[in-house]
Formats: sequence, C-alpha cells, structure tokens
Amino acid sequence: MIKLYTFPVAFGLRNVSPFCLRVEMALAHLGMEFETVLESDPGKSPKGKLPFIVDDGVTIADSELIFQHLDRKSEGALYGHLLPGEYGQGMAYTRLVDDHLYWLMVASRWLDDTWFPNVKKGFFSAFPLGLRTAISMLARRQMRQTFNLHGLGKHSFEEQQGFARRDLAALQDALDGKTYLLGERLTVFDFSVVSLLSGLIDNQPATWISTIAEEYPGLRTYAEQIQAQVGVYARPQP
Ligand SMILES: N[C@@H](CCC(=O)N[C@@H](CS)C(=O)NCC(=O)O)C(=O)O
Repeated sequence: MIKLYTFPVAFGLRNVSPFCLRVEMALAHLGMEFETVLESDPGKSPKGKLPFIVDDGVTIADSELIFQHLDRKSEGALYGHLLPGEYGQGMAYTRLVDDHLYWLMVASRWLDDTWFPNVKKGFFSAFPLGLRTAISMLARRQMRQTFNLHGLGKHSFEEQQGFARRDLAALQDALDGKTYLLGERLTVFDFSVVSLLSGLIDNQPATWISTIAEEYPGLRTYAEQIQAQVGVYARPQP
C-alpha cells in the first residue's frame, strides 16, 4: 500500500500543505489504496519538504514527481487524456499557484507579526517551551530570507496585497463560473489549484490573504465543488 507522508493538523486544517493535499486528492480520485503518515519534521523527507510517498519500497518526493509516478502506475489516468493545449494551460495555472500565490500565503502566515503566534503554536508546540521561541524565530528568519530571494519580499505590504488580488482575480476569470479549470472535466490541475485555494480560504484564524480571497466568491464555490467531488477536504469533516 502507498504511504503518503503529510503534516499533522494545523491552523484548523486537516491537511495544512497544498502539496500534500493535492497528492491525497489524486490518490482518492484514482481509487488507489493509501495510508497517511503524519510527519511534523520535513527534514525526514529526502528533499527536506513534504509530501513524499513510499510505494512498494520506492520513495518519491515532490508532488509533481509523485503525480508522474501515479500517472505511470495508472497507465495515464492523470495526464494521458489531456490535449497539448490543456496540458499547457494546466501547467501555467499550477505554476501560478505554486510559485507565486503559495509564497504570498506563506508570508501571510509567517511574516505577519499578529499571525505568527499561530505558526508557533501550529508547527512548534512539540518543542519544550524554552526552545520553542528560539527555533520558531530562526525558522521565521529563514522564511523571510527565502521570501526576499523570491523577490516578493522586496515589495511593500500594499504591493504584496495587489499581487495576491491579481492572482486570485486571474484564477476567478479563468474559471468564469465553470466547475472545472479546463472546461468540461476534472483534471489533475484542479487538485493543484484547489489544494492551494482551500488552504488559503479555510485557514483559521483568517490571514490577510484569506480575507482578500473573500472578494472572489467564485473561488470558494469552485474549491468546495472539487473537494466534495473527490471527497477530500483541507478542513476536518464533521
Ligand atoms: N515542490 C514541492 C514543494 C513542497 C513544499 O514546499 N512543502 C512545504 C510544505 S507546504 C514544506 O515541506 N516546507 C518545509 C520546509 O521548507 O522546511 C512539491 O510540490 O511537493
């Protein structure tokens, strides 16, 4: 059976990482048997980040590489039916959420002084009280450096909010009221976009970017529909 390594509950989310959540969605969609293993230390992953899977003794890290593996295993059930134009569009949306919107979401959690106590509680509670502040501050400093290196961190807060609004508006425009990102049917790219949106929308308490996302109600409707169809949600289910 496939083992999927993901983070424990945090910020009111059952699966706090969009990259872990999208793999869970793909596995459920493909009807593959899998077991979720909770791991709070991404350093245990071969690439220092979650998710990774272990399938029949083979370890694969990175959601996109996991998708490639699952696609081969399912004889093309993830990518095989896509037309080249659909693949191109889907990859472009995925890169938008992963390499831009994701970093704004991370900043809204880690770099907002008023929200950071939630990060400390959500990710560092396992450390003894004395160490918790020092380790979380060090991790926060590294996060700030990464955000600056990306380039987004060089902008003012107002400019970062503008970037977030344009990303979200672009996604809502792309959907244009449709159920699926690429038209008539569910694709793997819906998992990538919805995993990011649902984490951002259902994050508790709201961050500045969750509040901005409320300006785009079409995105919530879309994220809810896809999660319901696949039966995998970012938030815990009653
Ligand atoms: N490209 C990777 C990104 C994975 C990723 O960024 N995971 C984050 C959680 S959302 C992580 O493990 N971060 C821990 C760290 O960087 O120390 C993928 O698609 O799986």
